Amino acid sequence: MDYSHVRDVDPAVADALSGEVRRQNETLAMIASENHASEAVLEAQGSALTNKYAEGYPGERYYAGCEYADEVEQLAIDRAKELWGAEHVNVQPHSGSQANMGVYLAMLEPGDKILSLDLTHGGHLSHGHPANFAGQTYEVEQYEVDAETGYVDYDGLDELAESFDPDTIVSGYSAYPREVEWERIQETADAVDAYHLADIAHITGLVAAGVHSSPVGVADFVTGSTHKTIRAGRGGMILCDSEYADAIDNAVFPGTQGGPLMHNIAGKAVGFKEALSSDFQAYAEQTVANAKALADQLQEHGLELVSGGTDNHLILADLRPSHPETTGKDVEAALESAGIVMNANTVPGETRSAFNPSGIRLGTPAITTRGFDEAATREVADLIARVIDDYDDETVVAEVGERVQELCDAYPLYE
Ligand code: DSN
Repeated sequence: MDYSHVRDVDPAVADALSGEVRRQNETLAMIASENHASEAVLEAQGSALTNKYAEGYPGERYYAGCEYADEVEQLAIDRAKELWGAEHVNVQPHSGSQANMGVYLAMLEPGDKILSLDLTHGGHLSHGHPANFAGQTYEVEQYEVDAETGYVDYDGLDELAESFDPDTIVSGYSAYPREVEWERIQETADAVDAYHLADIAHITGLVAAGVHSSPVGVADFVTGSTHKTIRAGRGGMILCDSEYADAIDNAVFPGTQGGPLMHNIAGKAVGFKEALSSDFQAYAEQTVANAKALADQLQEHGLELVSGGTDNHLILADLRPSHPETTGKDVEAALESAGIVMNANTVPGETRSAFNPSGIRLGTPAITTRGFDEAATREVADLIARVIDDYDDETVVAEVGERVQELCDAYPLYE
């Protein structure tokens, strides 16, 4: 990746692009929603398809010259159907949020009711936060995780569903470390005659590989992003039964988007092909095994994890019991200095602010792509715990940073 053409035109941007490759090579990405796409996916995303307008769908475009756009989009659709077993797939949403917007537009009227998990309990902005279009367009009530167990409070959800009478219940989360009981939530939705939207943005890859149960065939709509655990081109997708195909396609285009980002759809197609391999199955299993190793080892160091562990690719640690004076941002900054990039996160029962919350969220998708196994992940947990204990000690941070560099060199990423 020398970016020689960019460098000829724009050395400043070329320097930044090279800097980003170096940054990814020389740090451990542990933001749970991030991953490292293959060079094949990056090449597809950087292709000449970025130039093409292709409003419409394969075989039914508004502009001429779409033969290759059609081929690429159909490949992405067919592979997605195979990966997730859906009757209908729309691969055009520009992001996971756009995918959710498409479902809302297809099924709801402004003012209709959404019941979703609170953001500080692991939900997502696009599930109805007041700062987001969803919160401003629809009436929103939110369920929570159980304060004691950290698991979704399914009984509380039932009660809220009965009193609030939602039009849609949203499941699937951004900072929830446990397996989601799709059938349980579907029963709740059925009981109040609501749609069920399962947002698997974080766990698309785990669901495709069968290491997390699938909501496809259970929920009415499944949305996801395509660049997190599934490691394909950047963007979103919607999966649904054939009966909703036209409504969903019309809601995405022309409902909420214009021309699809065909270069990203090419990246989705290539990443989906990679995900159909047995290598990907092993990758998804290792991602979860690494998350469990990370959870165990952090607990050995006295960290308290929301729900007491993990079933998926991420952990959420509440710093308050073990380090009451230390905030998530303190840890985030110190770990970044040591070369471990993760994010401060709100935790259930948050007592600080969203800008400086009491928790940290860590994920294993990206380090697993680099080749980390459980032993290497346990060592990373040791390093993280050392920084949390002494986040303001520059010597400790520097020593951890040196070991992180050795690990990055031992598990190389991009050339
Ligand atoms: N920003 C993503 C995450 O980190 O979970 C969700 O959109």
